[in-house]
Amino acid sequence: MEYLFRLLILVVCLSPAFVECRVRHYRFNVVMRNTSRLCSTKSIVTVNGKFPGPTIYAREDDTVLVNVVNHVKYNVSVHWHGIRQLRTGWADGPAYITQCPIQPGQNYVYNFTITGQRGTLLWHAHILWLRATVHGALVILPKLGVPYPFPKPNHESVIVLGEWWKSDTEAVINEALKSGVAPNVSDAHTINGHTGRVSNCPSTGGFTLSVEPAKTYMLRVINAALNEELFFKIAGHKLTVVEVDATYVKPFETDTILIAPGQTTNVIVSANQGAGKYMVAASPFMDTPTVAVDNMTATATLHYSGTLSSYPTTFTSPPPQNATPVANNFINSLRSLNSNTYPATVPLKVDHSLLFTVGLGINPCPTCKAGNGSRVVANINNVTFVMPTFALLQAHYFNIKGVFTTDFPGKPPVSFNYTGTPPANLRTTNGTKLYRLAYNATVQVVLQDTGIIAPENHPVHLHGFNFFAVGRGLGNFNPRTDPNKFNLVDPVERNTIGVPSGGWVAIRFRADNPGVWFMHCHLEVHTTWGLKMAFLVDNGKGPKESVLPPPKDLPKC
Ligand SMILES: *[C@@H]1O[C@H](CO)[C@@H](O)[C@H](O)[C@H]1NC(C)=O
Ligand SMILES: *[C@@H]1O[C@H](CO)[C@@H](O)[C@H](O)[C@H]1NC(C)=O
Ligand SMILES: *[C@@H]1O[C@H](CO)[C@@H](O)[C@H](O)[C@H]1NC(C)=O
Ligand SMILES: *[C@@H]1O[C@H](CO)[C@@H](O)[C@H](O)[C@H]1NC(C)=O
Ligand SMILES: *[C@@H]1O[C@H](CO)[C@@H](O)[C@H](O)[C@H]1NC(C)=O
Ligand SMILES: *[C@@H]1O[C@H](CO)[C@@H](O)[C@H](O)[C@H]1NC(C)=O
Ligand SMILES: *[C@@H]1O[C@H](CO)[C@@H](O)[C@H](O)[C@H]1NC(C)=O
Ligand SMILES: *[C@@H]1O[C@H](CO)[C@@H](O)[C@H](O)[C@H]1NC(C)=O
Ligand SMILES: *[C@@H]1O[C@H](CO)[C@@H](O)[C@H](O)[C@H]1NC(C)=O
Ligand SMILES: *[C@@H]1O[C@H](CO)[C@@H](O)[C@H](O)[C@H]1NC(C)=O
Ligand SMILES: [Cu+2]
Repeated sequence: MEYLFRLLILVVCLSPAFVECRVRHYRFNVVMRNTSRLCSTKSIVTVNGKFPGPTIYAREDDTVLVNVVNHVKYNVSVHWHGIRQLRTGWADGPAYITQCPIQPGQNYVYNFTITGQRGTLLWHAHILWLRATVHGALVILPKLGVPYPFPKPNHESVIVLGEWWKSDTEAVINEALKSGVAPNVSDAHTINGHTGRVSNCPSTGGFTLSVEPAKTYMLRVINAALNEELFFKIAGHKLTVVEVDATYVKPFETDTILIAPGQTTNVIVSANQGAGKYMVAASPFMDTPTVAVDNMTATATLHYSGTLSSYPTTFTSPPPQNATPVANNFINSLRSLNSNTYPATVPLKVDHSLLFTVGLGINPCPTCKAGNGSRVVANINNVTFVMPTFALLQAHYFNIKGVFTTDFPGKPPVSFNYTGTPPANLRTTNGTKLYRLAYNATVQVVLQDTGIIAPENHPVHLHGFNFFAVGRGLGNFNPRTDPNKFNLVDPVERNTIGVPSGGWVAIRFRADNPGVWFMHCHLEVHTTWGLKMAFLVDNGKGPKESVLPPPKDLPKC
């Protein structure tokens, strides 16, 4: 009887969200699946056989329990991208940062409570390049009875953008690491798992979003691609942006949004055009001419009900790949809602003012043939992060020495014209270095791109916190003049931010979450090359200011 009752609760709590359940249970079976795209079949790692994976629905204040069961030959871990994980770093997911991986045949229950957040986020594998196919949406509805701060749309839809390789993605990155040079770019982009029509493979189909005339739709758009920032637009329709990275923004209308890997954007679309079929397009943004990207546009169809299949599609042309003005126009329009209910709590006083250069470097590699004896690496403040073989959070919690050091530099060891002529020596140093913060300290990080090899846009993601993007500019950050232009009133709040090519962004956050928190470029190629570090936030003195004890089933190394 009790069993049946629990089963009933479980079934109800798994149905998409519209009932009250304070604990939501999910089971993620990580399994291989054969699937066909671009007229070829390959075997991919998936959750529950789905690509993209299942959507997690929850409400603000819910506890989410996800039992991840590893049935594949790879070590696995899953990250709930953008979830604050207040005191529950054990459930954050990056392998060897907050947990040892879930080994083949093992399972681990991620247990976290969603506090003070509502909107769209994503979950994805956080080990190897598995997130290419192991990813999905995480939809956090407002508390029961709490409205959106904008007119309620008639319908909602999740739109996951991705990248597809014909080859196995682990083979792609392994080949690149052997050679010392950049990995192959993907073969196509995807919208909800589909590339849309491509010329040399006529059987390829696209995702269809059916709409009814005069209705409004909220699209929860997620960029789950590995290595590419994407433009997204719909022929003949304006997009009203209402939220990014699960924080509300002042609504604004645009033709095109820009979305970096790890970012999410909620837009409202009115089905206010004539009956017909309208093209939806996702295409790459890359304003460094020397960096190769996959130039394929993924397409889908917005299909008005009552439209016959014989209707022609209204096309749209995507922005050019190097359309920096389109990107800037979108980024500069983003402002926190900053209402009484959703205030922007920007730290006004800064305890740690940090300058972090982000970019590439070149280190010797005698076996790297294609790199002529060198390999491309990436770094923050000239430190190429070396992955530990034991999880940092465990080492911190149990006071195990020798896993990391806390001497991550707060400024570049050598100052140079970061966006001008690079220094002659492009080598970096190695280390598993963390930057230590007292509980509740306030932090400003200026992320400064470098021109080493080439200036490039880096979408940097911080775990465990949201931050405010208070300033942005081109060239070298000027600590005397640039802070005068900072927006400390309603800057956008997010968890992933693009450092502009040849420029900088300034972010601020309060270290009110104890634990070890990864910060890294969300272009997987740059993360692999070492563009990553972590903050260690000490416990505070109060009762709810320390890391909770680890769960019993925490994986072991
Ligand atoms: C995928 O296809 C291959 C070749 O047909 C087959 O050997 C394998 O068992 C299939 N794998 C799965 C997970 O279906
Ligand atoms: C989840 O974590 C909370 C503490 O944060 C604990 O009370 C609860 O028992 C845990 N649930 C499970 C199923 O482990
Ligand atoms: C990468 O691309 C090259 C050139 O097209 C090709 O020869 C190679 O097989 C590709 N590597 C993988 C792992 O697909
Ligand atoms: C895309 O890139 C490929 C390979 O570099 C090139 O052959 C092709 O012309 C490009 N297509 C477009 C539309 O730019
Ligand atoms: C390696 O050297 C060859 C011959 O000089 C050159 O063509 C190639 O571009 C070099 N590769 C790299 C990655 O520097
Ligand atoms: C850095 O180099 C750029 C490009 O050469 C130049 O325009 C700029 O003035 C230099 N900046 C500084 C601070 O020297
Ligand atoms: C980075 O570190 C390497 C190794 O110590 C050093 O040779 C190089 O000059 C440093 N470069 C910069 C820009 O700090
Ligand atoms: C840096 O670390 C890599 C492995 O993580 C190693 O191969 C390399 O030799 C190290 N380089 C130096 C200069 O210590
Ligand atoms: C954190 O610092 C802020 C500002 O100094 C202060 O108002 C708040 O009480 C502090 N919180 C804790 C938990 O120490
Ligand atoms: C999986 O993780 C364990 C624990 O860190 C490690 O010992 C093992 O080598 C890993 N397996 C692979 C294939 O990397
Ligand atoms: Cu990067």
